[in-house]
Formats: sequence, structure tokens, C-alpha cells
Amino acid sequence: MKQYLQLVQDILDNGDWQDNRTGVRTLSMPGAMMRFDLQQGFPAVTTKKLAFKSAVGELVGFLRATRSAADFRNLGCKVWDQNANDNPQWLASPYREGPDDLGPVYGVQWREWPAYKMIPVTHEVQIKDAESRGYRLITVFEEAGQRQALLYKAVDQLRYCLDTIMKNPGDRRILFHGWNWAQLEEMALPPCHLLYQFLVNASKKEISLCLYIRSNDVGLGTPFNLVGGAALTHLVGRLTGYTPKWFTYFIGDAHIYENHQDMLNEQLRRTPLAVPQLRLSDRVPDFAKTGIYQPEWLERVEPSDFVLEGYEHHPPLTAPMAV
Ligand code: UFP
Repeated sequence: MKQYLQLVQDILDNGDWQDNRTGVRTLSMPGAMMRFDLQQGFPAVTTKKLAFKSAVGELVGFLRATRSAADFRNLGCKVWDQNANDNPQWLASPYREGPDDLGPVYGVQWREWPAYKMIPVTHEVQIKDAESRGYRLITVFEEAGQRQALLYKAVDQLRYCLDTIMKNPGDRRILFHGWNWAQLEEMALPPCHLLYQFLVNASKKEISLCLYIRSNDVGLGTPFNLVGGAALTHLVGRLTGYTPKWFTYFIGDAHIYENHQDMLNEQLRRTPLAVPQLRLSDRVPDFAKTGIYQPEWLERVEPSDFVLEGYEHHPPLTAPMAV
């Protein structure tokens, strides 16, 4: 994890002070990138104790399209509690449906992105085409003197990615997105890690992931988000028969909160330890061995199916999360 420590050092040395909505200033760097070879091991920080179980619990919650902090807690992940129940802006939001509600965050977008089409009723061929793609006619109404058909479907973007990896691995459009303009204000937190693109090398039987994260808390968020992205690459690789290779991680606003500096300076004084390995339990079907495609394991997988082997770390360090 030298790359992580280099990024921390770079922001501490070259970042600029920025004010932001949380009231806690950050040292910020506009744009950063790290690339990990997953065949060399799993990108786990070793200069403090990583909240691995919590991070894979969050991933499993996303895979199940959960919108409740209670569901995340039941999966072993408490990081959503404050966003659901402590942020005054969200507490006052007309979209919050009660305690623990987060709105249609990440997972909902990944698995159930709400897609609408408005087509003039005279364009029958287009309406038929939309219906053949799974859109359902919701209503017909009058708009600017023309009768319009409104059609809807919930898009399972992630399932679409897996299906495409199986059918057309050379495709350069295997991606899913979290930034849904129509629903941003309905979410406790607009998505940070928001664009995931899978890239397959069919001859080497390798799968890679490019992940774009618009805003990243480098002290607390980055180690956590690296786990989610790398673990997802392993899972998708297992279900489609490819070995994980490159995990490239792009950050828009890479920042260190003022009150995280002591923790990070302590980490910089520590020597990184051996890189651990991720093992997925044998329960999760390996397409390369069975030849049977079982995408329903996206929902069936449990946090305990992700095992970090050979993980050695320095003593735990904590710092407050900005909400
Ligand atoms: N943040 C992360 N990773 C996440 C997540 C949030 O680093 O997965 F959900 C951090 C980034 C930022 C804050 O410090 O939370 C979000 O605030 P904003 O929406 O103002 O960027």
C-alpha cells in the first residue's frame, strides 16, 4: 500500500486548504489516481487496522439494493448510521421516510435505476421497441398539444454488466453509474464512488475495474472504498470466470480532513506490512470451474464469503468522520 501512503504524503505536502459543507476544513488535491495489481494481493492498508468486515458488509448491502442503515448494521456495517440519523439537512428532508432511511443510495441505483421514456403515441414502432426492452407503459397524457406515452423500467445495471461480460467481453461499455439527477435530493448522501467500468481481457482470462470517486476522504474513506471496489472485482470475476487483474482508482476531490492529520502522520511513520490476499469462499460458484453462469449470487453472497488472508496490521487508529 505504498501508493496510498504516497497519496497521503502528496496531499499533506501539496494540498490546498478548502472549506466545505461539513464545517471541518480539508487539505485538498484536485485529481488523484492509484492502480493496484490484484494478482499481487489485496489493497488493504496495514498502517492501521482496516475495517474489512464493515466494508464488505457495505458492499453486500449495495448488492441487495438496501436503503436502510438498519440493513447495513445487520450486515456488520455501521458507517451509514450517522448519515441516516445525524445529518440535520437530511433529518429535515421531505424525502426521509423515518429513522435509518437513507433514500435510494448507491445500491438502489446499481440494481434498480429508475428509467423513464416519453414517446409520442404516434411513434408506435418506438413504443413497441421500448416494450421489447422491458419498459412498461405507465400512462398516456397530453403535453404541448401532443399525446405522449410514459414508459418505465427499473434497470439492473450491475446484472447488465455481468450479462455483457458473459456475452461480449470485449465490449467497452460495461459500466454502471450512481449519479442519478432525478434522485440526488432523495438520498442521504449523493454518491461518492459513482462510476464503475469493467474491462475484460478474454485471452488472458483477466478482469479489471476502473472506479471513479468524485469526492474521497483519504483518511477514513479511501481505505474503505478500496476494499469495496477490489472485493467487487473478485466477486464479478468469480461469477463470470475471470481472474482479477488491475484495479484503477480515480479520485476527483482527494482530501484530508484537518482532524485526520495526526492519524495520517502516525501512519506515515509506520512501515507497511506484507500484502494480504482475498479469498472468496467455495460457496460462491466459480464459472471457470462449473461452466454454469449464476448471477443470482450477486444477491446471495454474504459478508462472511469474503475472507482476508494473511492480514497483518499496525495497531488501530481512529479519527472522527465528517458528516
Ligand atoms: N466519503 C468517502 N467515501 C464514501 C462516501 C463518502 O470518502 O464512500 F460515501 C466522504 C467524501 C467526503 C464526504 O468527505 O464523505 C462526502 O461529502 P460531499 O458529498 O460533500 O463530497
